Amino acid sequence: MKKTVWLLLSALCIPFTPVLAAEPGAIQIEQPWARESPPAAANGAAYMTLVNIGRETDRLLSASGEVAETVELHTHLMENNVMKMRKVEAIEVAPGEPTALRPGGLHIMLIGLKQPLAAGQTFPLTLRFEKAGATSVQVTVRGKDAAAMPDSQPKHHQ
Ligand SMILES: [Cu+2]
Repeated sequence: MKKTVWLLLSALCIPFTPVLAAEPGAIQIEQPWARESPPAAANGAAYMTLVNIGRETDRLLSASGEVAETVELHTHLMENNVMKMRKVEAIEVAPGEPTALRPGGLHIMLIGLKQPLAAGQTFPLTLRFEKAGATSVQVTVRGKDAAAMPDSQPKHHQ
């Protein structure tokens, strides 16, 4: 009788072991957030800070999520005195210096929002890194006053 119980417990425990043994990623993702979108806005953007705690440079290759029809990696560039957005193939994350995705700079573009982003809600995004692999984050939607944050830059997005 005792033996049977023990075997049962063992069988229950074993499937969890491989998950616990997984290598921790070398990329930490801090404060993922997005700004509240006006009701009619088609697009939005998500921001966060990527910190590489490993020794090798990694690259964010893509982001995906159900929140929008298309999710792309973007940056802002000045062209003839006009701030423009450009799609980028990857975002490099080097050890030592945090890589900031923020308004006016690098961002994760949410094209074709399925519903407006309301302050206080959260939505998941999956980020895929070249070395660290895929990881999921919860993005918090902040109110419009998030524009007044010290790290924000020229605002414009659409
Ligand atoms: Cu963009």
